[in-house]
Amino acid sequence: MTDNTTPIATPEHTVDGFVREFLRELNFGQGTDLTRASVNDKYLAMARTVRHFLMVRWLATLRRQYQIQAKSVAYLSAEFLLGRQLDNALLAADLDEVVEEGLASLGIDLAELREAEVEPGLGNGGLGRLAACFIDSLATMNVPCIGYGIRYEYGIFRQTFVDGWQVEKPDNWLALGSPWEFPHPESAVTVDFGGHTEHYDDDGVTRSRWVPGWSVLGVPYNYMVPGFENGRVNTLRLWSARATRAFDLEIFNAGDYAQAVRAQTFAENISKVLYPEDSTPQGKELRLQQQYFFVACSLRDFLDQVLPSDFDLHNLPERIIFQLNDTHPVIAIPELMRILVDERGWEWDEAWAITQKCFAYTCHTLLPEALEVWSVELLGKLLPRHLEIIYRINEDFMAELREAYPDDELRVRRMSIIAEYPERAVRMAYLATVAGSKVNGVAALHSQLLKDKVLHDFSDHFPDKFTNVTNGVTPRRFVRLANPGLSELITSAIGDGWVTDLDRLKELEPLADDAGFREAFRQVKRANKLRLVDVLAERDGITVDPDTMLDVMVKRLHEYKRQTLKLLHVVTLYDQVTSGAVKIEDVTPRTFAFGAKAAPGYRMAKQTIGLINAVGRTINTDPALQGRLTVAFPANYNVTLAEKLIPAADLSEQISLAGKEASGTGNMKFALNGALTIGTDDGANVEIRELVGDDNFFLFGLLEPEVAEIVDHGYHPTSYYEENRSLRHALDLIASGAFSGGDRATFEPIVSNLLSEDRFLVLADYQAYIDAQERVDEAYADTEGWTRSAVLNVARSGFFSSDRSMRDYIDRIWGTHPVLPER
Ligand code: HBZ
Repeated sequence: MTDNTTPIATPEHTVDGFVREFLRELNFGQGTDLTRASVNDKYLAMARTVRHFLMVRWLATLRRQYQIQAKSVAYLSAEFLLGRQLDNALLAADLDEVVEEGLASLGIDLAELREAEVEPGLGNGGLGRLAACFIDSLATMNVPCIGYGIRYEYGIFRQTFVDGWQVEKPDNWLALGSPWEFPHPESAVTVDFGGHTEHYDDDGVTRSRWVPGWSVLGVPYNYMVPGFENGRVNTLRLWSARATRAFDLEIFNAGDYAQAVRAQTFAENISKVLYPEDSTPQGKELRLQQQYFFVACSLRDFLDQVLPSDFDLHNLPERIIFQLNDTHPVIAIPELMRILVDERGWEWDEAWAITQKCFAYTCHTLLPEALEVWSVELLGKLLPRHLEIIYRINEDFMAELREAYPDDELRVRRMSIIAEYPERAVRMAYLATVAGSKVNGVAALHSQLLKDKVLHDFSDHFPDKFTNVTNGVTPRRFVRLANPGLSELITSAIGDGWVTDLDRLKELEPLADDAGFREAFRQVKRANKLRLVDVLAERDGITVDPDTMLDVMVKRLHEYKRQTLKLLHVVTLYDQVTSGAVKIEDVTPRTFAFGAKAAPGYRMAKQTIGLINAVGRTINTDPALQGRLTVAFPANYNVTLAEKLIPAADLSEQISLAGKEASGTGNMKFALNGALTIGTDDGANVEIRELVGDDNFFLFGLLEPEVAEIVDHGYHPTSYYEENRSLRHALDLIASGAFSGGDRATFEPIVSNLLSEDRFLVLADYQAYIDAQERVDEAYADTEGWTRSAVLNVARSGFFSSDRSMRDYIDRIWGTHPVLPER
């Protein structure tokens, strides 16, 4: 007899052990054999085999958590931009060599199978990738965490270019199988929507109840989140929507088969597709359905499945903290109130006291248009009881404010969770701030601006709620895996402890002055460039010269990030050379690499993509430039491409208008991989520059208070145009149709927008940017000096590990503790 807690055995951690298990999976899992297996068969069998090696750790982690009931983090996020899973799993299980050798012994090339993995693109950009870095760090640091999100059937769209214009294609990432997930349809939970509320008498007390109109099922899919070589595997639980049995039975009984099938589709639509808007929420009903869907599933799951059945919810704050990744999951707040008050029969105040301790909110923006609001009309239709609860929260809050500020009704109204204009709507950031125990920004400057501007009244009223946690990135994926050459070099110099203690990169500092080390460092960079050259040739048919400076701007396409400013630099160089003002021999050979997706409905962003490609086409084919200036714009920038591009970069472009980029995380990845940054005083650039030192960072542009002052006094972009000859030439060149076959209309919207509105002060920062780029050229000409700076960037960027971010969350917000594995 085995008792059910006896762990199953992990396959032997040897080449033979792996091969046996792999062949079993190929035969019994894929139903094929080596002679007939496709690459996808082999990839799937290998992925499942690797999973087996982590399984004992996962089950042990779950068992231990059940035994000791330590306080956990529930990271609620509508997006987890995971990237490929295979290499990370191999690294965590220390299996890469075993697998490579084992496959080779069967005549299979691991590299080929790697390329068969389709990355799950379940996020738009920084916010979703941050969530993925955080859960990696928590697992590595032995902190109990469960990630909750949505299993979108279609992730972020696949970007293609047709004549240089973006065309979106559906991302059918599940089509060839998804070996990393564990579906649990038997554990589906029900989520209600619509209907109305009723009031009833409960022993003399009037209570509310929700009579929903329809419901769907949430099916959990579990994913392993392995810590780095530490025996821990946390869980990511993503929800997929299905029709309830009642839903179709009812319609079946009415005899309408076709209608029943349509009902199925209606329910499944909820988790069908990731919304590709990254900073202008559209206020669409389906989006609100998604938000409530995953949050309701997650709370239900945590309260009814994860917690022991006899758990007293009065102790909930000792057991969980729900971290709200932006406002997308904020509807969880009224949902917990509803569960406690309506379902469990608690008094309002009692429920409110507990709820307030269970949530903390992270804000990721400063753009007013990115602050999510939901119209009362829509909320009332979809979630009538939640709307009532929000009104009640607001009533109590308004009363508290009127007591605190009896003579300041204006302030009280400003702080209302319910906005009145342009329509009556719920401000989700305000709700999160009122209800949450903490509110944090994602970089020092951002958190300060939140307090001073966006949430100023609230920071006045709740000064202790506000805190900062500067973002970070996981060194496992973005250094150890993405940059094996640099990793080996670092390890040979200081040992391998840096992978889980990134501050130790400081020990590299003295080596910046060691000529031998610098030479080795340059060789790594060159090898990474050669690797990228191959990737771009194969993936995109793009030719890149590895002997040029690689100048990279990769991030979502947004006006505030100012891809057009980068482009004006490129056009200026082109203009200088083609007009004869500058000799081509005097231009530093550069490859300008861009990567950016535009939200499908964002016209100006899509225009900018068209312009980058148009300028690229002109420059790349102009013999006058002798291939010394090249634009490389691979389509469909994603995590997989980032892992190849970033390690190869020389120069990192972080040029948002000061006060607009909350943090940035790409900026950290570049610095850690030894690129120098040209950047504004914005987001985490501020902290990067402080740490790496002014001499190793190219700062330019207006500071945030200067921006505020210019805007307050009325900004006139035309004056910059009129007073700056090279700026005028660059804009005139674009307007003349030089990049659009003589057609002046094509890019007219971009030019006229810059000249009339220029909301993000591109023209105001133009000259400073051009000057900074000249400093870049000078610095780059001094190879030894440049390498020294690059090494210092690596050595001084340990702070930007997401492990450090997690320590900050733990100390400032969560109060959780690591749980070491059972011995
Ligand atoms: O979050 C980004 C910030 O712009 C960036 O500065 C920061 O580093 C990063 C992590 O904190 N914000 C986003 O990526 N936002 C979104 O992707 C988004 C997605 C859906 C929305 C709104 C925003 O409805």
